[in-house]
Order: sequence, then structure tokens, then C-alpha cells
Amino acid sequence: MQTQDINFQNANIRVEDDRTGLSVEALKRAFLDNLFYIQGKFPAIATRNDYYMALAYTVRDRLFRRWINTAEVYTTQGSRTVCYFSAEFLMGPHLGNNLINLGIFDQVKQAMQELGLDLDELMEQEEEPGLGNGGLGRLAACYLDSMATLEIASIGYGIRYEFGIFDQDIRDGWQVESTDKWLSYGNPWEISRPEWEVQVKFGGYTEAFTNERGQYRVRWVPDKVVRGVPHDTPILGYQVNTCNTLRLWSSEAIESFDFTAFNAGDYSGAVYKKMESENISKVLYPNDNMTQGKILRLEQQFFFVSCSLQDMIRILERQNISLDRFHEKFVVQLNDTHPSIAIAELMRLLMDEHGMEWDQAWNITSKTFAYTNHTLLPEALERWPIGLFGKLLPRHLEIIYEINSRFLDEVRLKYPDDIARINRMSLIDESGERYVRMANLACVGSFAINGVAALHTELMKKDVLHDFYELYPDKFNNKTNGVTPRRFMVLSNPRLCRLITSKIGHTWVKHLDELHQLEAYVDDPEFRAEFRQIKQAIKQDLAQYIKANYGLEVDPASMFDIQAKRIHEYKRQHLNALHIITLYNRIKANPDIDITPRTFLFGGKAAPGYFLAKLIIKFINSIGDVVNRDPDVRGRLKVLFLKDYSVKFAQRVYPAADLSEQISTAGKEASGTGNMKFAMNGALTIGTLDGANVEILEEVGAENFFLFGMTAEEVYAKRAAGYNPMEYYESDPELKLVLDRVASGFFSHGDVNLFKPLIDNLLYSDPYFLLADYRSYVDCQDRVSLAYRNQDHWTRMSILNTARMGKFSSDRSIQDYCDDIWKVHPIKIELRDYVQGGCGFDGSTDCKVVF
Ligand code: 26Q
Repeated sequence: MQTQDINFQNANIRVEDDRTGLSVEALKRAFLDNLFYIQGKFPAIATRNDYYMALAYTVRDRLFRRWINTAEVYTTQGSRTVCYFSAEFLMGPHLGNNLINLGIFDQVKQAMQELGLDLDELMEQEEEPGLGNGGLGRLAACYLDSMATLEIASIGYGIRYEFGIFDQDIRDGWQVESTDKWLSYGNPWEISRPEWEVQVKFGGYTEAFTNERGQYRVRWVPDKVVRGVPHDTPILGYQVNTCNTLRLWSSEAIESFDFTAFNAGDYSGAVYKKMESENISKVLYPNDNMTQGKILRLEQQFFFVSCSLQDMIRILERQNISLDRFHEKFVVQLNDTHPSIAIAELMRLLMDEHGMEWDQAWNITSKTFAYTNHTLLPEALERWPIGLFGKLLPRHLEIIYEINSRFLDEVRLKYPDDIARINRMSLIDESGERYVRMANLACVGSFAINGVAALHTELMKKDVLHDFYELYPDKFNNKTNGVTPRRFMVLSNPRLCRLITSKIGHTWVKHLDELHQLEAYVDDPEFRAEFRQIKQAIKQDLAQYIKANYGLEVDPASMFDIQAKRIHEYKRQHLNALHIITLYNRIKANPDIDITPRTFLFGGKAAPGYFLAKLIIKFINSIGDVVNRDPDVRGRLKVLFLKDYSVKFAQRVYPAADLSEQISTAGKEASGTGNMKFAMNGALTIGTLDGANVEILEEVGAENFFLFGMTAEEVYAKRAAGYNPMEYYESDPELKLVLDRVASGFFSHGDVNLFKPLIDNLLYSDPYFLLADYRSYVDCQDRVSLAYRNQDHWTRMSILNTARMGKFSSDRSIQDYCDDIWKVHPIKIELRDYVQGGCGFDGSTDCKVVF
């Protein structure tokens, strides 16, 4: 076999043999081989999907050596490993990302071209794993990319949902959901590892007993046991050999058939158990920022947490490392409270299954977990009715009671007689029906607690977690979110990245702060022209896509004003809609008015049970129906709701934006990450002082950001003083006209009832202060329109946005987690050859892999 060294985009990486070579020739040969031997096809009969699969396997082959090598180094070095526990990983398509991180995008493009295939088309073919709702799941995915890139030993642990976030269609303006069958053509990126399956118990009862050494012990007698089977996906870092693992668990029945029932003639009874077990990992709950006390959801959370902790114990045992050192070898980051049952489960595993005493188990547990909070919305704080909880997890409820009793003793000692405080801090809510409070459990059981943006962390300390902050101030810290520039710049915006690299070299991709060097070119008219042309070309592409998919003409010269995110009242898509109607009314009152042409684009899914969110989608579509057709508008305004927003589609949208709408009620959006993705790609932000907007404004400068609206403090003060939205309606004629027009049925074919719930909500309660912020928003939008008329100045602002977004790389976030919370350092992976020597191929046995 042949080996050679090539200069791999500045990293000197040894190139593989014939089978996994990186040259165009080797890629072509491997691709055709895989088409034949894996897909069982040859070009004359291959479908586009066959080609995609063949390419995916070709790329996967090129990950294996790094993947196995990484596991081996972690095993032999016994490294401290970060375990990122998350109920959601919104990974997006893998193919393009792996090509970027392997550094073979151009070679593969050429190889495909020489075979008469188009790489972009093949990438389009990939069915993305939509295993998340939005921000929290996508953050987990960005963090995996950055951990691998920073060469941090880590594993992502989660659930392999058979059906991810639903597909969204729009019919007659309404959202219609259908099942996301992402696995139906197979998933070339995962390898299942049934040899590492574990068992997870549910239900039943507990019994105390005294063991042979006379110690008090508890045994859990479950009424259901399911198998958890791990499915591993490689996570390659950017231009490094580190290839970490995303390990997702799927649930399966212990026995595929209950033969006693079957033999007794009870066929459906026999398959029922199997079905019930498989249900656990069947479908992702499509709610974000809203909890729903469904038992299956708790089963999911416990299932993946128990699987993962057992897997970690297996890894230690295989390395002959004592469980006493669990917290030295692992740190677990809890992505919100969804996996926080892990705190009770680790206690149970250490005590009941491995014979530890309480104090030692607690010492280990409370040094293992760190908790990230992602919400300030009270309705999003997870709590489970005691009855339901105890029925599913009787042993965990006992353990939680014991943690609580010890914890409340500590609180009483510090705050004697402060009954109200004790009630607030208790892990059990006893104010009415009794609940387990998962955030309280997470706070007590974790050594670190962080918010996801500076403002959010401050509000968390002041409000939702205030009591815990007073008790444990040192546990609290901020870790402002970030996003990966590999996916959200290099992959999604190659034209812009080529321009950037031509000016400042390519190292900015790993050191995003280097984008600052672009500031030197902001006064260069040629650079500005190029920057503007690129934005223009991307907008043209999106306009073409819109024409092809929606039959709607949009003007690429108009301002692309985009709001893309989950639909939620607090995110205020309907405030954006009120602005559109305002502009429309101005045109109707004066058809010759000089107005800056805009294309308003929306994208995002609504939770299927969230009535007002779904009505907001219908509202936007109804406005579009009127505005897009009205001859008076003369094409100056276009409104379009883009269906089925996804990571794949997001990558198309961010680069095409002129204006990014980040208009949540101050104090409600924990961070936002879309705001970062837009700004990096040169969009200007119109936004409130909320979440990470505050820090974006700080970085880009107030002169390059369109700020409007009340501050969080003003919002609190207004609520406290008794907010009356009607006052705004009555005192602002332009606002009144907007709401009256909607109420009159103007946008609903005369139906005065359709949008009544929305209008009544605004006039009589307006919990998210749209009417209070309306004037400030509309005036700010007028400043935006004016600014857009000076294209040269706009481009200058746009460049400065890109140049100043370095802080928001997820590499920076992960570095902060490593330094302040995880206390871990990079581990370099030197590539070794497996096939040629060692590892049993030649009879030797010097290779161990337990990950
Ligand atoms: C919980 C229990 C039962 C069912 C569903 C849920 C659930 C699921 C998902 C609750 C919340 C979520 C998702 C929350 C989320 O995405 N939050 C966002 O996190 C981002 C990353 O930190 C922030 O940028 C956003 O501000 C925040 O809204």
C-alpha cells in the first residue's frame, strides 16, 4: 500500500492508502466502488440518492482512521472527558460539513464534476437529522463541532429519535404537520453498536433489605425493562485529527416477542410490549420553551440519561479505573434541565448497583454535573407531578426526597425560620398539586450553573434562580452562546469566505477574532463593491429559489428583511407583521409615497398545540396574500412565509439577509443564536436589548445596529405599574389603523372572527408588550429604510458587522467552558496506521478502544 505526505491546508496530515486517498482520482475510484459494492448500482441505473449514499460512504471511509485513533488515544491516556447530555442535537446535514472539516471540499467537487455530477445537488439530497426544536438543539451541535476542533475529549449523549421535528407544510395559510421520516433511506453517518447496549428499568416498586455485610440497601424491582442501543456518529474537528463521537440511544424491546402470550393466542398482547419499548425513542416532542407534563417525555429523558451513565461506568471499568474517580474522569454538562434526572440516577447507580454509601456517592455526583439554563420563561421551567414521577421512577423519587431533606437542612441552617424561602427552594413544589422541580434539582446537584448570555445570567441571578444564587454565588457564571463559523460561514457562504480569505488569509476560520482585520478594508471602495456584489448575487439566488418554489417574484434589489426562528409570542413575529401593515397602510393612503422596497421573509415552526403561534403563521400568510397582489403596492413590498425551516434551509437564508429581525420582548430571549448567524454574514440587526443582542451591539457599535424598544427593567416596571395596552391603541392613530384594519376582516376576506383572538390578546392583555414597543419599532424601521438608501454606507455597516463578530464563534464559548467549568485541555491526536501494523491485523494486541 502506498502512503504519502501532502500539505493538507497547512496542517501536515499523512494521507491514507489507495482506499481512502484524498486525491481527485482516489475519490472518484472510491466513489464508484461504493456505488457498486454498497448501493449495488452502476451509473446507468443509479438514482440521485444512490449517488448521494455512495459519496457519503466515501467520505465516511475517510473519517474512520481518525475516529478509531481518537478513541484509542482517549482510552490509553485515560483522558478527562466532557459528556454533553442533551435531549436534542440539531445537527443539520453532515456531508458538506465533513467535506469542510476534512479539507476536501474542492477535490470532491471536482471529482463529482468529472463524473458528470453536481456536488451541490448531492448535498441537497441529504435528509437532515432534525433531532431538535431550535436554539438549544442547534447549540449542542455547534458545541460538538467546536469541542472536536479544539481537540477536547468529548462525547455527545442523546436520543436517536426515529422521527425528528415534524415537516411543515403551509395549506391555505395554515401550518400542517407531517411525520419526519429521516431514516427511511438509511443513515450512512451512523454505526450502531449493539455490543454496547444497556438495560433501563421503569416503574415497579422498591424494597429495602440488609445485605450480607449487614448494610442497609435498597433494591428497585421494575415492571418494565428496555434495551438501549447506541448509534455512533463521528464528529470531526476542523483541520485536526480529532474525531469525537455523538452517541444516540434508541430503545428496543428486551425480547422481540412475548412467547408466553403468543402461545396463549394473544398475538396483540405479544407485540404490545415490544411496541411500548420502542415508543420511547420514537418521536421528538415538538415543543420549545413550553413544557408539557407527558409521561413519555419523562421516560425519554430518563432513558437516555440512564443509558449514558451506564455507558460511562462501562468505559471506566474497562479501563480498570475505580468508580471513586468518576468525577475526575468525566464532567457532565446538562443542556437545560431535560437530562437533570441524571443527578438522581448517578446516585442510584453508585449506591444501589455499585455498593457505595450516600456520602461518597454524593461527593462524586455533586462534582460531576454542571447545568446550563436556557430560559427565563416561567412556563418553560420543567416540573413533574409527584404521582406520575413516583410511578415511573420510584427509587429516584426516594433519592430526591433524601437529597431534598439534606439540602433543606442546609438552607434552614443559613436562613432559620425563613419558611417562604424554604418553600421556594425545596425540590418539591407543595403549593398545590405536588411537583418535582427539575431546575432546583439541577442547582443543588451541580457544581456550576450558567446562563447563555450576559443579560440572561444577570436576570437568572436576580429572578428565576435568585435564592440559589444567594446560597451558592460561586456556582453561577455566564457563558455567552456562540455558533460554528464552519457551518454558518465556510459551508453556507463560500463566496463571502473567499473574499475574506483573499484579504486576511484563512486562519480566521479557527480564530474568528481575526475577522477584525477586515476593518482595514472598510474604506477601500473596491472591497466594498465586491462585498456588496456578493450579497447581491446571493440574494439573486434566493430570489430564484423563491420564484421556482413559490411562484413569487421578489426583487433582489429590495431590502431582504428576514425573521427566521421558532414561532412564539415572545419572539413577536406579529410585531413584525404590524410593521408590514403599517407600510401597506401608508401606501394605500398615498400610493405615490416614496418607500424603500422590502421583501419580508419569515421562516419557523410553531408547536402543534400552540394555537396563537399557528394563528400568527396564518396572519403572516394572509397579509402576504393581500400585499403581494395589490396593484397599488407596485411590487414595492413582498411578504412570504418560507415553509419547513430547517438547518439546511437556514444555511441558504442567513447569507441572503440585509436586515435581521431580533425583536423579542426584553428579558425573554435567553440568548438567541440566529442573531449571531445573520450578523456574521453581514446582515444588520434591528433588535431589542435582549439576550445576546446586548453583546452584539456592544461588539459592532451602536452606529451599526438598529436598537429599539423598552429595556428589561422598563418592561418589569411597566408590568408592575399595571400595563394597559389600550392606551397605546387609542393614542397612536397609525397603530389604531393597523389593528382596526385587521379587526375589520380586511386580511381575512371579511371574516372578522379569524384574527380576533390575536387582536383581543393585544388589546386586552398583550403579555409581550407589542403595543408598548410598536412606535419605537416603527420609527426605528423608518431609520432602517432611510439607511438602506445609501447603499455604500449600508455596505460599510454590513462589513463592520462581519468584522466584529469574532466573539460569537462557538470556539470562544467552548474555550470558556473548558477554562472555567470543565477544567480540560486539548489532547493532540497523532495519526497512526491501523491496517499496516498493530491492532491485531498482524497478530499484535497493543490497541485498546473502549469508547
Ligand atoms: C421540555 C419538557 C418537555 C417537552 C419539551 C421541553 C423543551 C424542549 C425544548 C423545552 C425547551 C426546549 C428548547 C429551548 C430552547 O431552544 N431555548 C433556546 O436556547 C437557545 C440556546 O441557548 C437560546 O439561544 C434561546 O434564547 C432559547 O430560547
